[in-house]
Amino acid sequence: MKHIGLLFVILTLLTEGMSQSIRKPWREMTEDEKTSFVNALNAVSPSFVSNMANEHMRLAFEFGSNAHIHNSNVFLPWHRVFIHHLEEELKKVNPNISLPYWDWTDDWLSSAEIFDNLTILGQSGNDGLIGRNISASVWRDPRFTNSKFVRNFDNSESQPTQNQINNLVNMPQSDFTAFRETLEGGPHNTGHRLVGAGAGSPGTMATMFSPADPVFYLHHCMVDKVWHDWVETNWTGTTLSFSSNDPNGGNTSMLTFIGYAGSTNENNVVRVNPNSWVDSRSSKVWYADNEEVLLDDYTTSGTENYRYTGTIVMEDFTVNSTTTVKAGQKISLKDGFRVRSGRSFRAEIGSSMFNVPGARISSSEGHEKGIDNGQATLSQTGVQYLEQAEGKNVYGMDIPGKWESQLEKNISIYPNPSFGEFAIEFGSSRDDWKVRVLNVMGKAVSFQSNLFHDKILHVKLDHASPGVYCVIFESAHGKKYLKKVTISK
Ligand SMILES: [Cu+2]
Repeated sequence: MKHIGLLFVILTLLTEGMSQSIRKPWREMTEDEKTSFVNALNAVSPSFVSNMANEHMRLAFEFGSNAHIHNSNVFLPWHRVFIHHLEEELKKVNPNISLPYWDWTDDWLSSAEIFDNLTILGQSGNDGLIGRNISASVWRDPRFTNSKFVRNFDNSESQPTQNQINNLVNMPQSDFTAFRETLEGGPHNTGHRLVGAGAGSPGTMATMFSPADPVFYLHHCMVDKVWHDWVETNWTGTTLSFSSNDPNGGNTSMLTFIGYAGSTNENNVVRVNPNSWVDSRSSKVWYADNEEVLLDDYTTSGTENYRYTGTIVMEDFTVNSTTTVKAGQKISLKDGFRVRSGRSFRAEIGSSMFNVPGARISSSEGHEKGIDNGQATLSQTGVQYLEQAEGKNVYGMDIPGKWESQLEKNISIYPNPSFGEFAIEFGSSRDDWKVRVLNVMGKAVSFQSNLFHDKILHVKLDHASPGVYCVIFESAHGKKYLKKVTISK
């Protein structure tokens, strides 16, 4: 029995510590956030940094033809896992930290504030400019004994434009390879060269030891964000092709840096499935931009905490566990937001931490209240002003059934997960719906029309193998919805 108790404690600690990452551009970080981030960077161990740099180097060259971490489609998931590893290390120092991204369209050239801020403490001169802040004893370049990372800017590199990024994001999903090549060979390479490929000996960012420069993680975070946006824009339920790029393991196996520990035997290197890293949600990562983050198509598990200085929009979001959301400006609850019976949802806005006046909570029905109204009641939307705690207004909801019936105007599917038989309820969205269910290969396994505007449509998939399926709704009026359903064994 005592083992079960211990396991419970461990699981509780693990889930409590699992804070969500809301990654925002460097430019949108507050001064406090920048300081916390830099402090956390300086608090990781020097050996962690040198391991990251060394193992990036070794996987790039020693296992070159097998690892394929560059110039192959594995490039994207591999670096996603890699930067996530640093982010988790930073969260051990400060659980509120999320990795920021270097938006190339914001900050470019050696004079940009991002480079000044993330440069060696007290350093000045040609490789660090008017640097400050980063500890030279932690962030060292393994090429030299006891030496800090070095910068060597090539300011002739042209800055990626917003148009270029938009074009990338809109590239068709049918050609993952073309998308990856354009991203890797384009802005990704340009960013490395800007920071490291000036005349003379290469700066750290222009070598395979580039993870020894903290800017590497912000750079790859931007690469990752572009990939994320592409997946979100183009996702049709098809798996991405990794197979031609990892002959060693096929599309379900990718070498990682974890557990390498200097071994020359690649069998000692931990493998992960790149397909399980295609959706950022699986690693609890969300991307924010322009002071807003969209939390969508998601069901919470374990204790989840979201913390963001701007506006949080929640759509097709199911609270199925204890969930706290803190926003600096606004929390917007849209269609498909629901709290499952017996679960706890708390929304805190405009807390002293962020100190943004005029913060408000709104619902998709158009109800909106400012927190400076003090005793504001939002009961007509199902959201109620609960209490003031620690000087913050706390909103929440106690009657989830009521909430669902009032807000769920869109289509809902239940049970989900199911064993292959589920109901689609059309709520108030009566229309001439065509409904297709696609498997992971994008093949339709069911096709139905709701010509009589029935409230409920029953779907039964015979012999459907377990997994995630996409249900695509198309109305006669051109509306389109995509929902994901899970079929379990
Ligand atoms: Cu790399």
